[in-house]
Parts: sequence; C-alpha cells; structure tokens
Amino acid sequence: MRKMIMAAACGIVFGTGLAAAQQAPAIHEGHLDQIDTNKDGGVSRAEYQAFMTAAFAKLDANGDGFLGQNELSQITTAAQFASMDANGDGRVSRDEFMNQVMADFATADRGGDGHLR
Ligand SMILES: [Ca+2]
Ligand SMILES: [Ca+2]
Ligand SMILES: [Ca+2]
Repeated sequence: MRKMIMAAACGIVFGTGLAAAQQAPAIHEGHLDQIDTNKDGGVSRAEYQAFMTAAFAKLDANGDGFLGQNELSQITTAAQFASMDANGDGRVSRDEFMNQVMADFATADRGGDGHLR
C-alpha cells in the first residue's frame, strides 16, 4: 500500500500520470532508472530524498509548504493521510512527508544496503 505513494509520486514527477500509477502500483524499472541520477544501478537514500523533495513540491499545488488532504486525495486514502499527518493538524508538512517516504525507503530496501535496485 505504501509503495503506491511512491508509484503515484513517480507518475506526478515524471509526467506519466496518476491514472497510470494507479493501474500499475508497482514501481517499475524505468522509474528507478530515472531516480538513479548517478546511474550506479541503485537508488541511494540521497537520490530518493531528492526525488521525494521534488514530488513534495509538485504535490503542493497551492505552494503553501504543506500538503492538504485535497492535494493528496488522488494518491492517498483518508487513513493514509491521517497516518502521515503525525501531529494531527490536518495537513502534511515537509517533515511529515519525508518521515513517511523515508520509512517507505527503509521498507523497500530489503537488502538493507541503503540502495534500491
Ligand atoms: Ca544511484
Ligand atoms: Ca499546499
Ligand atoms: Ca501535520
């Protein structure tokens, strides 16, 4: 389920569209290739963080520095939004967003070597 956030973020940042992300919730290799900016065959935490920073900026449609439920409604359920909104103020700050997606990175990094490949 959490991977869908990354897949949807890929759709937004790379312009492949949310519909495509929703139909194919897995992260496909083309996405990892694009996140892998130094082309060493793996996505490091720094590369992932840079990508997600870009995703946050794209998702923040009104540019207030927070993601409201309306801005995330296409890629998260209400329950997912609530779990990202750690302090319960009804909006997801950059820190809350990054905490969530970096936890996703740790989950996806099955080998535990700090790279997704
Ligand atoms: Ca890399
Ligand atoms: Ca916003
Ligand atoms: Ca919050």
